[in-house]
Amino acid sequence: MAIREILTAPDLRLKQKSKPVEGPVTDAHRALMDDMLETMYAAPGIGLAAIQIGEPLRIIVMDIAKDGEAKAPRYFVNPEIVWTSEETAPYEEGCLSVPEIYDEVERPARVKLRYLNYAGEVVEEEAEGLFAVCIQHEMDHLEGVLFIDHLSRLKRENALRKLKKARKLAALEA
Ligand code: K2U
Ligand code: ZN
Repeated sequence: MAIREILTAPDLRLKQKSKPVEGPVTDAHRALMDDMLETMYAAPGIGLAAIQIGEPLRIIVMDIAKDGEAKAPRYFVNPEIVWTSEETAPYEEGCLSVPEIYDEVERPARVKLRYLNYAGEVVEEEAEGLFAVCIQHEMDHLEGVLFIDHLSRLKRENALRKLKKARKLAALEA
């Protein structure tokens, strides 16, 4: 297992549409998911899409267990949202690829998912609460969409200006 570099906006690779895993879930895909999970825990975060470590594949990992609870890693290969509730809910989101920026995003409160798990088996389940927020946030990554793309133009431009300034400062200090 390895901790990988997390890409940060405005890296254009984050805007790619990720490709489905073709054929069965292989040991190579599982090794990638292991790296993603180790990288996510080290960040720390509660979700990560493969594109965030530069791999444009439709793979997501997640662990929404609370501090002090046993870890509960989740793996999603070729995830699809097959139903969304009309009811929506706001949530103060952040993103490991958009550091130090937080803002409220409104999303469907409940979604129904279909995906392949770590073993490559088909799973269908409903998500609500933080699980629903996180999976929709990660599914956006698979489409090259960041949570700041859901904000007003002014808020998005302010966020990108802050990220570019932080990147310049980091380069000066390197
Ligand atoms: O995509 C990512 O960078 C992972 C996010 C997942 C996430 C974003 C918004 C709302 C819930 C989950 C990171 O874990 S960001 C850190 C974080 C942790 C808890 C709540 C919000 C943000
Ligand atoms: Zn994110």
